[in-house]
Amino acid sequence: VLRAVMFDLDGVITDTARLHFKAWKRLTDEQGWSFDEKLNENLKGISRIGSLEIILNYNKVSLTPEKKHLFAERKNSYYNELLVDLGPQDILPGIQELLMELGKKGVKRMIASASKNALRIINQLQLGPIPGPYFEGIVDPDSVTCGKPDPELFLQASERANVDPRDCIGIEDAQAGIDAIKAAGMIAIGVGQGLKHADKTIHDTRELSYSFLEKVFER
Ligand code: B16
Ligand code: MG
Repeated sequence: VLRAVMFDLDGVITDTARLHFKAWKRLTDEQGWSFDEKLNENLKGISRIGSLEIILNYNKVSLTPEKKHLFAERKNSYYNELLVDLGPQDILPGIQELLMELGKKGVKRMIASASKNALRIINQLQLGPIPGPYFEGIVDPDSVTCGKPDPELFLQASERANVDPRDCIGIEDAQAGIDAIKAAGMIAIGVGQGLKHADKTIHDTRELSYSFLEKVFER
């Protein structure tokens, strides 16, 4: 039976991908590195340092670990500037309703995000505290050694929820995330286009409801 739902943050609960894009764009423009929307797609669900490495590879630039750290920090400060205006109005449609419905049905709700800014974002969206009315728990990405597409983040989420992975649905907007959910042995719902291996793909978060999730789960 469905006992827990693992939520990705960026792209599922709120659309911060465009803010990540703007922050990376500011950094790469400053450095004269190429970066576009297409490359940005490959950064979805990937850690901050992993994202920087993809950009550096693409530009055939190699840097010392110290320099990488510096640039990653700088991108994060640009990103944090952009987060200032984020508020409850930025919760994607249908998500708050889904969270309340799942809570009433006794289905646990966990955050499985690669973002170190996840708690700040959840608080700004007024979906906190955790644990609280909307979420039972969150995985700290610092405690994860292998990021998405490795299943570790999702497995930690199910451990924290004390639920068997087979009783979980994961919702993701990134290919790396879908791959991580499937590798964890969970049912995957993909939000967006061109996602492979998801058990079900939707185009809009409005399509999500408890009965929809149950149907996908029992299929
Ligand atoms: P931060 P998710 C991911 O969040 C983003 O999709 C990805 O673009 C970003 O690089 C990553 O978080 C790290 O974010 O720099 O805030 O730690 O989709 O897993 O919720
Ligand atoms: Mg995402």
